[in-house]
Amino acid sequence: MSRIPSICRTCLAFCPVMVEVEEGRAVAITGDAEAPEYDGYTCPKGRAMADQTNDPKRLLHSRKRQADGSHAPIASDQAIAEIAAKLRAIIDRHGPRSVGVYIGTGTTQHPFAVTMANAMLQAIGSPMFFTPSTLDKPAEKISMAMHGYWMAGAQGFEDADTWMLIGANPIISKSNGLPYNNPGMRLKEAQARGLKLIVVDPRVTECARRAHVHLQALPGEDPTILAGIIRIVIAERWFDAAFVESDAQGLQTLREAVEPFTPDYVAARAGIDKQDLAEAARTFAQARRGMAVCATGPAFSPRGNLSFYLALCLNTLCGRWTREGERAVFPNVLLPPFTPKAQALPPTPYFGPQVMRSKGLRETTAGMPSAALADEMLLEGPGRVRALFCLASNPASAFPDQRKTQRALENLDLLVSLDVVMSATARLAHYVIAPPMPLELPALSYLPETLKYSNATRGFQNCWAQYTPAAVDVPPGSDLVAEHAFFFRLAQALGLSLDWVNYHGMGKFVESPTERLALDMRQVPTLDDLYVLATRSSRVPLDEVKRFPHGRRFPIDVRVAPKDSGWTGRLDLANSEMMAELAQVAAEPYEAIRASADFPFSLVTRRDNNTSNSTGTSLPALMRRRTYNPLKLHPADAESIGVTDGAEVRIRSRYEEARAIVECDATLRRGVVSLTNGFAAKDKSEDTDPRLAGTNVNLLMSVDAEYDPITGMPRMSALPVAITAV
Ligand SMILES: Nc1nc2c(c(=O)[nH]1)N[C@H]1C(S)=C(S)[C@@H](COP(=O)(O)OP(=O)(O)OC[C@H]3O[C@@H](n4cnc5c(=O)[nH]c(N)nc54)[C@H](O)[C@@H]3O)O[C@H]1N2
Ligand SMILES: Nc1nc2c(c(=O)[nH]1)N[C@H]1C(S)=C(S)[C@@H](COP(=O)(O)OP(=O)(O)OC[C@H]3O[C@@H](n4cnc5c(=O)[nH]c(N)nc54)[C@H](O)[C@@H]3O)O[C@H]1N2
Ligand code: SF4
Ligand SMILES: [Mo]
Repeated sequence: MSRIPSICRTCLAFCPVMVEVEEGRAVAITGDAEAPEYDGYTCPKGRAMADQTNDPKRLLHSRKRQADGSHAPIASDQAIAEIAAKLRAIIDRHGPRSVGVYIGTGTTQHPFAVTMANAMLQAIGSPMFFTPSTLDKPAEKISMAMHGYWMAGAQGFEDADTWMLIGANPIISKSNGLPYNNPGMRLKEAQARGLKLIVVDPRVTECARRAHVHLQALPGEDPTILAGIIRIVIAERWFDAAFVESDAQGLQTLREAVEPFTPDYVAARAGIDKQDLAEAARTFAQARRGMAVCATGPAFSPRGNLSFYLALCLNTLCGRWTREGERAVFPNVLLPPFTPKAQALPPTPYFGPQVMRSKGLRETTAGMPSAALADEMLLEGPGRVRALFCLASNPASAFPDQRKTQRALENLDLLVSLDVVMSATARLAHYVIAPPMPLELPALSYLPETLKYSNATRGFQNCWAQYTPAAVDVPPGSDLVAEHAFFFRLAQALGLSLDWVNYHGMGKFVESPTERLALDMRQVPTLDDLYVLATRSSRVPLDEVKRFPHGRRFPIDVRVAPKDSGWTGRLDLANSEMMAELAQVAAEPYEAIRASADFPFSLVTRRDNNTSNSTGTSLPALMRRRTYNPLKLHPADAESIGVTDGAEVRIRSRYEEARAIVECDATLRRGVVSLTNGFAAKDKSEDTDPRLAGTNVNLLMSVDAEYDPITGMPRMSALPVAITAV
């Protein structure tokens, strides 16, 4: 037996792991005690990687759909040849726009497959590239475009004395909010040094339990709460007047816009105590350093852009950006060197050139609106998407409005799913391509570094980097195609030439020149070849990173340079669309909207520690004896509808119904119920027993009834529902 270092890439934390290998096969996974930054941390998903790799349900051969709907094995060469021929016919007949790609969360493990898929689409000439970012937190990029971007980046967690998490639970999700390397431990250390945490969440989450102030507010009220906090901060003059004077604009307009959000109004509307609101405002603004961070809670609720925008305004008011002479928090290791400057890149347009055929929705700085993709597959006429490649994604489960999504996927002439199991989407696909799994591939901590281009508070804050070679062999007798190689080989078969693009920037702020390199189309590149391409201008050479098999925190100390002379860019505190939306919030009769006797509960989603969206939901090692995702609700609410643990209930939204199994959970606010996403995307959900398969939360959503006018994202949280015993 040998012990080999690798990296878990199931989520964005990229935890270093040790793989116990016997005869080329993984038998157990532990944390890597020699990886200094992570203290040996792993979560159940990481430790299940051996089971996942050896799972008997794992695909070892590609499959082709048969006339009766079943799937039979097909040689990968044959599959690629057939797909290329079908694709050529579709493009010739219907044009490049009829070909789309939708990448999913499984690409955290294969980020360079995303670059390759994009390169293929570009070579075809299709703009139809979709990601889950537009169903997740599109507001983060849109709000940055509206507010402007601080070119030296945000203040870091390591020396912060306050931190505010708004609808984020990074101890479990390792998404944005806390450092990725063992967030629970990093929070504990910070609190030992005096950091005060503020959490806004309708649940007493793992983070909320440790908060100095927890505003256990009604979901969907983040704009109200943030406007209320900003009103207090301005009224008490707790803001950084010098910073606002020199680097921001719009204070007076913002001051007037938040005027209606008095503590009494906010407390009554959001269902919180006004003393707690005042304490949250005081704690945040009177601290010296620390950021306010929004995540999926406010992003899924109505007015996500406004919540994210107001959080940025709060950060700017309090001057929470790194200043001249300070250590830059995101100085890059595998990304190219750059000089952070203490200056504001002013707001940029947030709409891109592409217009959807669905509802006039448009491309934004967050990408093409995935909420429009079902319509793009359904609406007849020129430009309909007829061929879709699902790369490590599962839209049949993940897209809001499950029935419409199902119809749309069934309407395709060609659906190809690249997946490790027969996911709900794979079951609908004409071809399923079986790839190697992460332990069978070299790993590089590149992706988490690039996340800083998504949002001011994402990405590695420490100069951590790690490379590990493949830890295990691919299973004997398997016929696997790496995701990047699939798109490359398809391009070869179509006679296309691909360009490799390294892009390092956020919006219009590009840290170093975009690198575009023509790939040699004669030879399929290995993943290691792509790592070399991606890091050809890195601050630390890849070979240097490779010298540290357990990873290293590189001693990089980059200081923020002064503002360029004559620079006039300012951060905007009063974007006109956001101010108009805030005025709508103040004007709406919220009591009438809320007190709906027909739909008395508010449904939210949340992340589960053992699964990652739909990944892991069919793995016994992670599901243990569970087979479903329970509907969690407060015990007193359960009593009010006459049910107890294990009872079956009917959940009804304005659009659809679903059945679920109850689990009482006193950490929820009364009136709020919660489900995890990623479950039960069976072909016929109405026939599915929730006790066996769980509940698909996306049955209850509609992409057509209530959606954000900018992003098209439907209401996915704070969804009014009724619950009745079955
Ligand atoms: N109502 C509601 N809807 C939601 C959400 C919600 O909370 N509520 N969440 C939203 C969010 S935040 C997101 S990001 C999206 C997620 O949307 P998707 O990314 O489309 O959905 P996932 O379930 O994460 O799909 C990941 C797929 O990758 C596969 N996979 C895992 N590992 C590998 C691998 O190594 N290689 C390959 N090729 N495939 C692999 C898995 O088997 C799975 O089928 O869903 C969104 N939809
Ligand atoms: N273990 C695990 N980790 C994951 C994933 C997973 O499925 N499992 N998924 C990954 C993905 S794709 C993503 S996008 C990230 C998401 O990462 P996060 O955004 O941190 O997601 P959650 O942990 O669900 O935290 C969101 C919180 O918002 C609260 N909430 C719901 N509605 C509202 C609201 O209107 N306002 C406020 N203030 N709070 C609200 C919920 O109760 C929940 O606690 O996690 C990633 N990491
Ligand atoms: S937190 Fe868990 S899933 Fe995420 S990288 Fe670490 S071990 Fe993997
Ligand atoms: Mo996500």
